[in-house]
Amino acid sequence: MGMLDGRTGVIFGVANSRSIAWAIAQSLSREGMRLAFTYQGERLKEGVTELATTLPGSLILPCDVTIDSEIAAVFRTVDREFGRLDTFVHSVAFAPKHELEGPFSETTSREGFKLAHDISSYSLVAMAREATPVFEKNGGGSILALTYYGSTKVIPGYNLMGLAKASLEAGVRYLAAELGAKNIRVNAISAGPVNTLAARGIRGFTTMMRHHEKLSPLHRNVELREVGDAALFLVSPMASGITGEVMFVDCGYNIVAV
Ligand code: NAD
Ligand code: 0WE
Repeated sequence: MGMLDGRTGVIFGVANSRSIAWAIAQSLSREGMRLAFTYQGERLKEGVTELATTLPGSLILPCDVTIDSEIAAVFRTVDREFGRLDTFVHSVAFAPKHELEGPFSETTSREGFKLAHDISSYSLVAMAREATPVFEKNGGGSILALTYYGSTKVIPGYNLMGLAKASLEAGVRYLAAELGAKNIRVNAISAGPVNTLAARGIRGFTTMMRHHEKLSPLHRNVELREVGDAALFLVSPMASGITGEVMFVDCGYNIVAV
């Protein structure tokens, strides 16, 4: 008997087996949740399909989150195929790579800023709007987004993504306040650095992981499984009293000043 037997969810943001979204999918699936996966473009279709088919009954759908009609189509298809929806996970972020490297004021372009906010923050609102009528059919639901400490503290190089994550976290609170009346909960996990595809390309990332490992109270970096299991808690009935929250899953790094 799984804690989430009979429940369903949509996972946005699997790129490969190192993705945080995939770790979350494994935790939710372990407890019985049936999942739909979206992939960003044809480039990622094969890899996502290969992973998704290892989980029974899963659905695989295309979705570029900058396109409203593709987001709407995901929730329409899930409604039709699953007949209910309990959860969706937003594990999507993007900024132009060179804008995550130089000095903030010099490298942040208007176009890069718009794109980063569109993909990394606005998309949560668009997804919530489309998911709400489907959630309502079964009396509520839960939404989870992934964020990072660079939203509130300055992390060298995180730059415009810090602004996008600040916006995403505010979005979590505004959505939680509005959708609480429909028994829809909205939360975020602020994960410590994880060596994913999105992170590996970043200059100095390995050095940052070592720094995090040394300074965090648990003296190590967070494991993908730990982010997955925290996500399981937040979307499950065990967290029925929690909404609008940003929960750190970072081995305690955020509490330490030096
Ligand atoms: P990842 O590269 O595995 O996942 C990022 C995903 O975003 C990819 O699947 C990519 O396809 C998707 N994406 C980008 N643009 C898109 C678009 N236009 N339409 C649809 N999908 C799009 O990397 P990850 O580290 O697993 O990142 C997942 C989330 O976790 C992100 O929100 C990231 O900010 C957050 N996060 C990561 C870390 C870390 O250190 N890796 C720490 C804290 C938070
Ligand atoms: O949110 C992130 C990374 C998001 C991200 C990563 C990339 C790399 C590839 C967004 N856009 C892109 N664009 C690309 O072209 N993290 C929390 C991981 C991360 O990124 C950093 C970090 C950490 C941690 C960047 C600088 C400093 C620290």
